[in-house]
Amino acid sequence: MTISLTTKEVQAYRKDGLLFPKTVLTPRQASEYLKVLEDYEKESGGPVRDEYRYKCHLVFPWINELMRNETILDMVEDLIGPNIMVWTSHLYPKEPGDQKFISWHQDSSHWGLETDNILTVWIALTSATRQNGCMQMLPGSQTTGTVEHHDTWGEKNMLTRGQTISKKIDEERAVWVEIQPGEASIHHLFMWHASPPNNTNQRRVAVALRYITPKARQTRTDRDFATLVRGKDEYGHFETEMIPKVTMDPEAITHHQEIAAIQGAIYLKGTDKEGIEGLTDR
Ligand SMILES: O=C(O)CCC(=O)C(=O)O
Repeated sequence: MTISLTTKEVQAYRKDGLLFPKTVLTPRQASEYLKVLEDYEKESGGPVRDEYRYKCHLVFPWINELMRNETILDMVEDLIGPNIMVWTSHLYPKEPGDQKFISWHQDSSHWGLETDNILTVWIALTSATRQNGCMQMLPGSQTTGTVEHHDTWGEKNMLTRGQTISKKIDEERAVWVEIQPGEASIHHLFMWHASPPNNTNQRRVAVALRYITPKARQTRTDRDFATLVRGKDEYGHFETEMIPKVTMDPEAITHHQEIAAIQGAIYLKGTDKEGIEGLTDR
């Protein structure tokens, strides 16, 4: 087993359900990744379309590379063990003035995954501050299991169905997860978290990588996909994903479409929307 987190850090994660800041890239590497994204945005004429913010490692080779970063995987291994898969990845750009926000939620509410040995590594490509809409988390809230959420479908809410925890949130207890480019925060599947709009004149950009163990199982659909990034998969619960050779290569787009339709069915289960159309709504 590799050891990259201290015993104290592992204990803090177990107690609080979150850990930050952890340096995973140099500031230069972070700005190089941001440039690749921004070059694509210039060429394609605008920000990444919403359906490609989900499972973005299937169409952007740099995200597929980032999710295999050894520093990240060593930390993840210390927390969930040696066999590691990426279930999904998300791009979270917040533009100045776009008023986009994320309501208080738990990731577990809409992922349909059975085990709770699951975490997110959220990597800042720009700084993430209270002013530009960094995440807020409630330390220790991961001990509640999944609590009741309701759908708000808020136009500016970046979550698929605007899912929001129904209980009152004690925001006084919330921690602002302020981090710098190249730093990451880690949060547990059950963590209660949110993020307000970007009130600055610079964009805020992050990549969230969702790490699971092969033992996890999808309960909302018959088929699901994931990528093994370390160790062994002795369960076969997930179908194998392709690695994109170049940005938006046509074969990768077709593959992404098939998998995004399944993700849509998972995220939108129990609503009157379904499939990839639901993911492209906002
Ligand atoms: O990027 C954000 O502001 C929130 C992201 C989030 O909710 C998550 O990564 O689970």
